[in-house]
Amino acid sequence: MTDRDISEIKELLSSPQKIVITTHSFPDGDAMGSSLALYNYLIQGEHEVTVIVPTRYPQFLRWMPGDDKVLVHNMERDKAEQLMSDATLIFCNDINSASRVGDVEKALVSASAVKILIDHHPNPDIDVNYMMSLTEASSTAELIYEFIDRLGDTDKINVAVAESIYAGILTDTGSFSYGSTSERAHQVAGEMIGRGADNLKIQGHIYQDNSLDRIQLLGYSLSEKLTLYPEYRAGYISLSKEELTKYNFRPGDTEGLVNYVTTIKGINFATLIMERNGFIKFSFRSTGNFSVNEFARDNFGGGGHEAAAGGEFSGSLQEAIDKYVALLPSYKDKLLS
Ligand SMILES: [Mn+2]
Repeated sequence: MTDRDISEIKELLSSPQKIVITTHSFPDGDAMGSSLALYNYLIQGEHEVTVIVPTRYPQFLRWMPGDDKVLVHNMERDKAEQLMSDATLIFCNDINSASRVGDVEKALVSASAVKILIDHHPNPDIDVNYMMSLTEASSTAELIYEFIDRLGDTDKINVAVAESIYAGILTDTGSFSYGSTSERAHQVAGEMIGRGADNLKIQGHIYQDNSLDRIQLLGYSLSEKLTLYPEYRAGYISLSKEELTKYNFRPGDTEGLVNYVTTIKGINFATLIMERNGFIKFSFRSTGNFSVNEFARDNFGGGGHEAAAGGEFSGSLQEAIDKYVALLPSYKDKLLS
């Protein structure tokens, strides 16, 4: 994003706008943190601002300031689509392609608003007017800070903005443990604490508020459903719909589950294969040099980051597992590199 882009955006924001902020399906902590940080910043001007998410998101993210104003597209479709078409300015957060917004894609693509992308995924492929796309950023939330900073508005980072940014950085770095955890990530997180974000309270909301079902699903997955392929430094957990139902699965309950597999000594490539409504969902993690972004893109119509990505498969759970297992030999060199 050039200085000229910034001054044009500043000019735009100097008069009241109808603003929509949107993000990817199955929003995670960074999707919600970055969107609500931007929301809490923008409502300090004379704008009408709405966050529209494609699908619901986990309970452990539902404490952020402004959460009660978020519109879920698949629950209030007509209202959401009207807002998209009336919008004068649309922010796309934490996505690198319009398809990542799921059912919101059509409304997003056809909207006549000025569009701004703020994201940290590789290879952005989306039609927008302005783009802040930096893969070296730990999170989109960190980029929301950079965006506000470049607009010269850091004095508008109140507690609501700071807590949302902190939550995005915290979750997208896996509590400051992933490779994306840069000096900058710590600096911005530290500044958010300085601006009033209560880091222990946020940790509590995100990591200390589990349902018993969620923890028991974690235990079951690790003790009964884990298959390892040490010769490929790989392993996967699969969960059927029946198993998820047994543990009263709710969105977010398997968040972080796949990361336990990468913590096993000698395992660098972890996969979670889950049966969802009408499709199979893959989550991939890598702690080595293996690019799960490439693996997801080339085999499961997905993508993400080098170290964390997702994909989908249509067919049965067993067919999905078979396809995954059959792929391992052809990736042996890359998996062992
Ligand atoms: Mn992110």
